[in-house]
Amino acid sequence: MNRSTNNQLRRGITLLALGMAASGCASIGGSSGPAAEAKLQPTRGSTASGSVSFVQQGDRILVNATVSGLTPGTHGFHIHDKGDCSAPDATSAGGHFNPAGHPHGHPQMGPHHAGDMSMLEADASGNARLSAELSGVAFDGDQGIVGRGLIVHASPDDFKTQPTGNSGARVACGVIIRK
Ligand SMILES: [Cu+2]
Repeated sequence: MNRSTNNQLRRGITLLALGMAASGCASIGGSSGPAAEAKLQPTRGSTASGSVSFVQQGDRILVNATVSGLTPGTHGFHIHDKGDCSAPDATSAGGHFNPAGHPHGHPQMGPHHAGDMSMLEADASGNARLSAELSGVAFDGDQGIVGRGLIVHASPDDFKTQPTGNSGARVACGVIIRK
C-alpha cells in the first residue's frame, strides 16, 4: 500500500467516525425523530391562537406549545378524536382521544385518556408555553395522533369530571399533521 492510498483510507475512516458522532447527537436530541405540528385557530368569538409541535423521543412524544390570546389563568388542553375544526365552536372535533377506553384524568397520574395533557397556563398578557411528554400515543396506528384534533378550552381542567374535565367551551382548534 503506497502512502497516498493510506492517507485516503485514513480520511475515509475519520469521515465515517464524524458521521456516526453527528447522527448519534441528533438522535439523543430527538431532532431527527418523526415530527408533527398543529396550528391552533380561534373558534368563533375567541382570540386564542398558537402553534404546537410534536416530536418522537424514544417511546414518548414531546409536545411544545405556544399559545396567545388566552384569558389569564389555566386552560384545559387535549388531543380530541377528530381532526375537524369546521364547527364554529369546534364541537366537530368530538370528545377526547381515548383509544384505550380509560376515564379522563391527569396525564401524570393513573389511567387517563391518551389525549389528556397538562393545562396551558396563560400569563397576565394571555400568553402560554407548555413543554410536556406524552406516553401511550404514537404518530400512526391505533394510538396515532396524526389527523386528530387539538383543542384549547376556556376553563381549567379539573382532571376529575367525566369525560371532559369540565374545561368549558373550546377557544382554539387545530389539526395535527405530519411535518
Ligand atoms: Cu378538550
